Amino acid sequence: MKVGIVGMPNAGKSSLFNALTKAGAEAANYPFTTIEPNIAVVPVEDERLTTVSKLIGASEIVADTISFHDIAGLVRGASEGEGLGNKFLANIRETDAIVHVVRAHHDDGIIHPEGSVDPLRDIETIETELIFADLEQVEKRTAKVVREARGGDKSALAEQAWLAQITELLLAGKPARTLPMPDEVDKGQSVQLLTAKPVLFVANVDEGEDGVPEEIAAHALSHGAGVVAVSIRLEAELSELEDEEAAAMREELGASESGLDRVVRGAFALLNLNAFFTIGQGKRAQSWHLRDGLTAWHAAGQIHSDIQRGFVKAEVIPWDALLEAGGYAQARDRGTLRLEGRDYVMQDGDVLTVKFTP
Ligand SMILES: Nc1nc2c(ncn2[C@@H]2O[C@H](COP(=O)(O)OP(=O)(O)O)[C@@H](O)[C@H]2O)c(=O)[nH]1
Ligand SMILES: [Mg+2]
Repeated sequence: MKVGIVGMPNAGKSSLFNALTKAGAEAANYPFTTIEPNIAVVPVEDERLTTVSKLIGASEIVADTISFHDIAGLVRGASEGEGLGNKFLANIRETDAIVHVVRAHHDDGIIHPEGSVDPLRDIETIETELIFADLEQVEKRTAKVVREARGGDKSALAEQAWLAQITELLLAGKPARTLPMPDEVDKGQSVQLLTAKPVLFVANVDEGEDGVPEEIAAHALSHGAGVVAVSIRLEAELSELEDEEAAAMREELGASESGLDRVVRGAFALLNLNAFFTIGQGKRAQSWHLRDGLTAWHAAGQIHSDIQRGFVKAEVIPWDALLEAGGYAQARDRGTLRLEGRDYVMQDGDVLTVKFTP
């Protein structure tokens, strides 16, 4: 799961990224690797996994991760190649979701590229660039699909109609997010629109401020996006401290929860993912995530392609039922540990053991 961090220059992207990187690097039990200097890998902690792993006696706990990509260089005119424009737009295209950092703090010491603090103007500047980039893609794709549609191809006809609606939306300055691609359209062949990706706005607010500024909240709501308020400077400073020190400081400031946790959870919530766990005695316990509606067979594929290939059956139990039973053997006796086939639709919080032939 990849998230791209975008926003105006000086909005606070790199500061947020650095704070996330420190959090990731310090998290226990996570084999942290620097893939690239602009990619931060952050574990998604899940208390359910911790609780059940202790019960079963797992040897170690490995949380699933989310990677944040610091995507710089998105400025007015990026879609026309201004700055390093198109290269950065290509980087965003590869992500599953977008975190859009918006400057809402009023520190005069930090230069604003447009000369004043105006969150809505900044949001619109960035969104306009994304919309222009999408329009270009849609135009190219339409030219191609029109030819295929002439032959009466059903999928091409559906796509042509959809592209026409998308064009209208984009020209009206609206994101493509609200108009999903119809099922008949070949997803692999069609466009990957930037404005169709889920967005989490991070309002970078003044220290001590914890509400989302009203205009940003309203914009997020009307654009089908999520929003959180974070003082990125504060988070950057706290990330330099030891855990206990940071927690004490947070308490003093009246902030119950880490702003970084809010960002990680907010980004995660955008994607309609279900968690599932693999837990064995004396083995490594792990959390995984799967799009809502996918099956035990897909889950097996996440764990390992060999396990998916040799899939025989799955043993499944909700995490809390396993906890209540007190272990696998007791759950089997009670009948709460079920045998399922490959088409079983995974539920959030399932504990899964795949039986497979190697
Ligand atoms: N006062 C204040 N300054 C911030 C905050 N977040 C970032 N900055 C400062 O703003 C400047 C630009 O931040 P940076 O993260 O590099 O922005 P980027 O261009 O979006 O990557 C740096 O000097 C940061 O220290 C904040 O929440 N409050
Ligand atoms: Mg930066």
